[in-house]
Amino acid sequence: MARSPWSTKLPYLSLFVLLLSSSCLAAPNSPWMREARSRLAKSSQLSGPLSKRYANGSCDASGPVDFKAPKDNVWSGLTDIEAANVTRWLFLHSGLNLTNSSKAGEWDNTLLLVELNIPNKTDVLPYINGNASAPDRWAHVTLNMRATDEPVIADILVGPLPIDNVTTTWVPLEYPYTKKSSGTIRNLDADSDTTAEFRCNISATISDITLDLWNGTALCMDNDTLSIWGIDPVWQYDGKVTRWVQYWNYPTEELDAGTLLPLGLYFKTDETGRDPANWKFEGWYYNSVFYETTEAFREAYYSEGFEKLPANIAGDWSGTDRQGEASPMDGMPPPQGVKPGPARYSVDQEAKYVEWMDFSFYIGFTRDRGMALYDIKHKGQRVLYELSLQEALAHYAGSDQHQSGVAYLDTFYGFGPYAFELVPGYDCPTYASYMNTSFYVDEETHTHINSICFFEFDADYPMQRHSTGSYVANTKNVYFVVRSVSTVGNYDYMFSYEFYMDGSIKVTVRASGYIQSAYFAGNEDYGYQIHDALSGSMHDHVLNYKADFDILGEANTLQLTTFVPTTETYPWHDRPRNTMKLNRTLITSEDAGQIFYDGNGATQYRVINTDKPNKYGEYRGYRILPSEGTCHLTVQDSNNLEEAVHPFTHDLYVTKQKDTEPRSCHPYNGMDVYDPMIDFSKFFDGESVEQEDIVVWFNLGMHHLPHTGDLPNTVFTTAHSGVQFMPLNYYEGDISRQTRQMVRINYDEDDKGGKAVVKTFGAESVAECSVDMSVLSPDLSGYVGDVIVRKFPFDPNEPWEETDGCC
Ligand SMILES: *[C@@H]1O[C@H](CO)[C@@H](O)[C@H](O)[C@H]1NC(C)=O
Ligand SMILES: *[C@@H]1O[C@H](CO)[C@@H](O)[C@H](O)[C@H]1NC(C)=O
Ligand SMILES: *[C@@H]1O[C@H](CO)[C@@H](O)[C@H](O)[C@H]1NC(C)=O
Ligand SMILES: *[C@@H]1O[C@H](CO)[C@@H](O)[C@H](O)[C@H]1NC(C)=O
Ligand SMILES: *[C@@H]1O[C@H](CO)[C@@H](O)[C@H](O)[C@H]1NC(C)=O
Ligand SMILES: *[C@@H]1O[C@H](CO)[C@@H](O)[C@H](O)[C@H]1NC(C)=O
Ligand SMILES: *[C@@H]1O[C@H](CO)[C@@H](O)[C@H](O)[C@H]1NC(C)=O
Ligand SMILES: *[C@@H]1O[C@H](CO)[C@@H](O)[C@H](O)[C@H]1NC(C)=O
Ligand SMILES: *[C@@H]1O[C@H](CO)[C@@H](O)[C@H](O)[C@H]1NC(C)=O
Ligand SMILES: *[C@@H]1O[C@H](CO)[C@@H](O)[C@H](O)[C@H]1NC(C)=O
Ligand SMILES: *[C@@H]1O[C@H](CO)[C@@H](O)[C@H](O)[C@H]1NC(C)=O
Ligand SMILES: *[C@@H]1O[C@H](CO)[C@@H](O)[C@H](O)[C@H]1NC(C)=O
Ligand SMILES: [Cu+2]
Repeated sequence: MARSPWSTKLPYLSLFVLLLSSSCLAAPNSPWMREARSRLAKSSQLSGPLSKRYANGSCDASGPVDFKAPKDNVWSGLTDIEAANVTRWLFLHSGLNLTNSSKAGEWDNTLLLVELNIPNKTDVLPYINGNASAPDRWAHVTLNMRATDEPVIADILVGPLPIDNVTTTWVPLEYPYTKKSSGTIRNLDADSDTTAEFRCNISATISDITLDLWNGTALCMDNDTLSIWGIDPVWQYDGKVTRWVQYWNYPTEELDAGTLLPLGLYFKTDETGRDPANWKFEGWYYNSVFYETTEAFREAYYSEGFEKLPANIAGDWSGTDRQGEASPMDGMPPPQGVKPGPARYSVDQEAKYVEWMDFSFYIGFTRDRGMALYDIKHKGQRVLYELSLQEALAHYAGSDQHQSGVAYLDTFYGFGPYAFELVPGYDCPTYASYMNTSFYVDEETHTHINSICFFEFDADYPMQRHSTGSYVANTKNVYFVVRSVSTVGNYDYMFSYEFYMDGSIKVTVRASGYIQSAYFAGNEDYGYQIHDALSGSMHDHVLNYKADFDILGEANTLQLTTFVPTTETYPWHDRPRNTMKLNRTLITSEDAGQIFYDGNGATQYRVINTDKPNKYGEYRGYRILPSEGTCHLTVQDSNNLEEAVHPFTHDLYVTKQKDTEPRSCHPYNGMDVYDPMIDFSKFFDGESVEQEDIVVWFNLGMHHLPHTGDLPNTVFTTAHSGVQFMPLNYYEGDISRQTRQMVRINYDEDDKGGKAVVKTFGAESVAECSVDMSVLSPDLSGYVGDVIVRKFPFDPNEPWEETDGCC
């Protein structure tokens, strides 16, 4: 493979890293040490002096100090014991007639999910703000109720925890949903094994044609070399369940190129109801011709002049391993960051609580939505109660039924189960620290080790500088990142939350992995042709987020400040002047709460507290700045999503915070698109959002038009979207002036003696210490899949059952 010696593991090197002079090392009684102690004193014990160097000369690059969160994390998951107790109770005492998942068939009731029910904000605030005790813990349980002709997915609450024989109950979970159906939504996927067999039976009727076209068959057999899959969600017109599927080639090598290999033959089925005798085959589609019957298709196929279209076949073009001419010097080691001292942040692993500089927050993690941040404070003052992903939509379009019919709502698959272990040195710097995540599946808890990372990063640009004829002032831009990656099928979404010294917070999502491509026939208006028989299928990614701001308390208002062109007359001039000025408006009602960003970026969107003006009478607040390209859905009134589309139609939304509206989306919304579990449009019912506890919902996303550069994979460098929240008139000045990581260099002083005078501000600088370079090449053979804890039966002394690759 690669010839460069650098491409193998780096040899152990010991290098002396010269840090700044040791002369101004902070003494233990220096003012900044007292400041550090007092800031953390409320919530942690800082152990010992901040030594940066061991006696043997090695840098002390130890991880975060042992540390205790100020409060319990009420958003963290269930413990293993809690989940096991809930599971056992449900099997033995609930009367729900559950069957062990590993033994269940399509007509058995099973447990899909046992996790913490995120408590109501109303119940949490007295706890995190004051002396109240933590709210009761309840388990949120999702059931697959299939032992019936009318299968449903049912959300229930079980509790309060801990489970006991006397007080434990279960109730339908209905309050967070706009659909009032006792927490149930129909399950159109109850017979997934039988419908797959049904489709393979249809496929068998044209095995001769698939063998002739592609030398393959899709028969639900081990020797299959083709697969058939299609639209999601299924069409739900007129009470029918209609499915379109397409043939796809299997990748011929171990790399996962399946979504690049469409074959352009489609068929349609009616899969309404649970009785296979009522399911129908409804036609073939090939090369822009629809054939209502197999006979018609077969007759056409074997007739003179029938055009057989080429196949998409995996090859080097679809593999991600290195290929092509390497660039000069590319094999040599690139620069890498090292951490020459102990971590400058603290993590309570048990409480999933983090403090970095003046920021602090708790982390929650759910099966549906993955990582979420709660109670984000800056300088001890809450800025956001919650900041979390709600749903990720990928809405396609095309002249064929498959592309036209696809609008993935990815929480159906879940961001939690696919948040895999991160790769040190690639996903996060080698010096990052990590947190495990867990999720429930089939009476087991799976743990993905090291699936959230934290690290500080010194940006490639300073956050401030200024030069004059005599000095230059310059401030480092050191920021803090929390990151997870979820690989939902073909796509890899990288979610980052970044915290900056100016008090700003950045939310980004990046996309890599394989595109879902289209067969090229007839799709010229829906994408570029990117390979022999391949279209790069246009689609919109729209990721809906919740940002529950609490600016100096819960009573907040969304303000719009717009640059508007105007013609003004001033007393100092005898004719009007064309100029511009500001228009400040407040969003006072939910009726005005669905917002498109101003096309020219002339409007600033800001959450303010009008009861808390600063000393100039301006309102303190945080601005929402779409900074990396965001989007909303292009398609109007999507037929794929119908009433499930509403969280994706605008850029920004503001609603009144309600315990009954904690989320914008439900993972099973696609099961009933005309009457989804959560119809977000119903949140907008005219309530006041002026000095109320308000929630901002915003969309990140990309209008993705894949091109040849998306082969084999889309790249994070260009597929990204982000928003920043920045203090605006919130502090009296730029809060980043407080950092010690700055310098002023006076280079034009009379008595300088030929040397510039360097003014530092107390950034701790240490003498030389040696960095063990092997930390830059971690042993990646330690990478593991997930660790599984069986919940039923549960043996706390023997919790680990097995380790396998996935979920
Ligand atoms: C130096 O000492 C530290 C602390 O005892 C130890 O962790 C480290 O491995 C040592 N480094 C070397 C190169 O021996
Ligand atoms: C459920 O099935 C698994 C796998 O067959 C088995 O290990 C476990 O003991 C079963 N649980 C119960 C309670 O029967
Ligand atoms: C319990 O479920 C089984 C299938 O797992 C079904 O055959 C049976 O009728 C159900 N019993 C009750 C009381 O609903
Ligand atoms: C918490 O309790 C202490 C002592 O009982 C009391 O002084 C304080 O006012 C209480 N704080 C709140 C926010 O209720
Ligand atoms: C789990 O159940 C056992 C047995 O009922 C009980 O003793 C224990 O307190 C429970 N623990 C938790 C955390 O629910
Ligand atoms: C719960 O009840 C069952 C019988 O219904 C009994 O065997 C068990 O000991 C009880 N558990 C507790 C913790 O009371
Ligand atoms: C598939 O075909 C087999 C063999 O003809 C038949 O036994 C089975 O019922 C069919 N399955 C479905 C779901 O139609
Ligand atoms: C067709 O596929 C079979 C096995 O799947 C393989 O042995 C054979 O070589 C293939 N024929 C052609 C012409 O590719
Ligand atoms: C797979 O096996 C079935 C049954 O033996 C056969 O009909 C079919 O042609 C085979 N498919 C391929 C691709 O060889
Ligand atoms: C992460 O999970 C692994 C495996 O269960 C465990 O050994 C490790 O201690 C966990 N890490 C933390 C920080 O809890
Ligand atoms: C200011 O903005 C509001 C809301 O967008 C609008 O109704 C009003 O016409 C604007 N005023 C001016 C002077 O542009
Ligand atoms: C949360 O608030 C809703 C609305 O007030 C209420 O119906 C529900 O019972 C509360 N949930 C819990 C777990 O207390
Ligand atoms: Cu895409």
